[in-house]
Amino acid sequence: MTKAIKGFKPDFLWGGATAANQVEGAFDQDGKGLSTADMVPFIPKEKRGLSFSMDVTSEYIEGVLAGEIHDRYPKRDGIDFYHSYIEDIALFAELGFKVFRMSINWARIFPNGNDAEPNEAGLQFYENVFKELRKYDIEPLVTLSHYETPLELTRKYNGWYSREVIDFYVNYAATVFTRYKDLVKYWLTFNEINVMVHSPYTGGGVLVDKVPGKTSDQIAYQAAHHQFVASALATKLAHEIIPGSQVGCMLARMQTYPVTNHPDDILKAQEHNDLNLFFTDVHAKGEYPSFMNRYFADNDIVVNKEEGDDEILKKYPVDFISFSYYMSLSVTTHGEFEETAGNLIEGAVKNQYLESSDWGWQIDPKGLRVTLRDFHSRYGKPLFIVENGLGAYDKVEEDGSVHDPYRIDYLRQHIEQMKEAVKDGVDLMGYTAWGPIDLVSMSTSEMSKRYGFIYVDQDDEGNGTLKRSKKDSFAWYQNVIATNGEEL
Ligand code: BGP
Repeated sequence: MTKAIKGFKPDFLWGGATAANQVEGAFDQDGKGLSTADMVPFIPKEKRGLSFSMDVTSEYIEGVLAGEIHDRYPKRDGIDFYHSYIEDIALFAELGFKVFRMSINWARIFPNGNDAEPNEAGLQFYENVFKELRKYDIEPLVTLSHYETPLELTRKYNGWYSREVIDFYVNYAATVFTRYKDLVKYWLTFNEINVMVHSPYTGGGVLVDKVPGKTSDQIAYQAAHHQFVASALATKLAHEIIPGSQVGCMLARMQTYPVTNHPDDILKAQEHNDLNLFFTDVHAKGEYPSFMNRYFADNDIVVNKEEGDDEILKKYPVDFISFSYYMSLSVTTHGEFEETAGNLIEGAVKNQYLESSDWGWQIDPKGLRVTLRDFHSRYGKPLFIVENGLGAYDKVEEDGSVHDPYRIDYLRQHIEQMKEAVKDGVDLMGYTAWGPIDLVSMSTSEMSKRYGFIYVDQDDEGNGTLKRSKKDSFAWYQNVIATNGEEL
């Protein structure tokens, strides 16, 4: 008789996740070139829309470079991880991390994206970080491209809209695989690759205004195709250069429910889910799913493929599927429903059974179980949750402590559902909570939207000592890891 699975496997990878442009700072030091993330300004609350609002234009970029526009760019300073990684990694080790997800900033390695030689200082920085992690037996999980493209590739080629960028990326990937082959085994090719369709600038350094006469969707799906090919080629290279390496794709999973049981609602939700899962379909199955043909035809989207592209996708699928999960969405064609404030997808409406975070993201732990089960049956590949967490305002007490029971509750409920999914038979490799140390928010560039177990003394205006301190959730997560998820 087969035994029922009781909990997480003994080598389950517990940890936390960050991105270079949200933590490092030192945006112009040691030979680093500018990246697209360095041009994203702080967006004051009153100017923020429902959807991704950080799309930058070519005029804006040129204005900044010419010194005519002076905004604030919090991602340029991050939380100064560039200079404090030794202290920060010691804290991650104290938490008991088995894995640390981080990204390499491409413009630190190739300042213009396609330079003839890599920047040694950049290569050395990440080598130091990886060695520091290894000192504590923390496995690095490295994203090659987390919402940043070297700015010069955007200015010269319009980022991933151009096919040329594939070669530059592959060269960058080969360079870092070769340099870190003894230090890094787990790689992700593109962070939240599907975000390309919501924000081409964020996802691929693509300026839609540079392609007159084409819809944003048309431009985005073309750019996404280039990333698919690049991702497959990077997967191939990783396997060649680093024996035993494992490469994953990464999706911003947006589990979508129908609001009513009207068949139109069911279909609408299914379409939402299919469009979201299209990105993992290509990576995992190595081909475009047939439902996209209809979608492309209905929306006048033509994706130009070169001969050989389909073979490349088919030959080099990913080893595992990773994803971020923060919330679920609900859609309807029936009746009047309140739009959810702050959700990243237009047209999503309120789910009456769910509470929302202060940023309007609808909290849905059970949706994580639904997602895991869906992925498992759709792909049958190992899964890795590489982002999950609650962005919240924290209050520092007079004695310096931060009591964050809301964060503990959010994480506990999600980890409980993860455990249920594991019992359901889902093959789950690990879990990295987003922003284990407070960092600059991706969508708003705020500092006050905090996710960490570790508090960082810095406010939205960039004032503060940058001192690190432990929140209540620190000891809680430490115990979760120590008991391999037994005690929540
Ligand atoms: C994901 C991104 C991260 C991140 C997180 C939280 O979409 O991959 O970079 O920051 O969302 O989003 P935010 O920072 O906007 O709260």
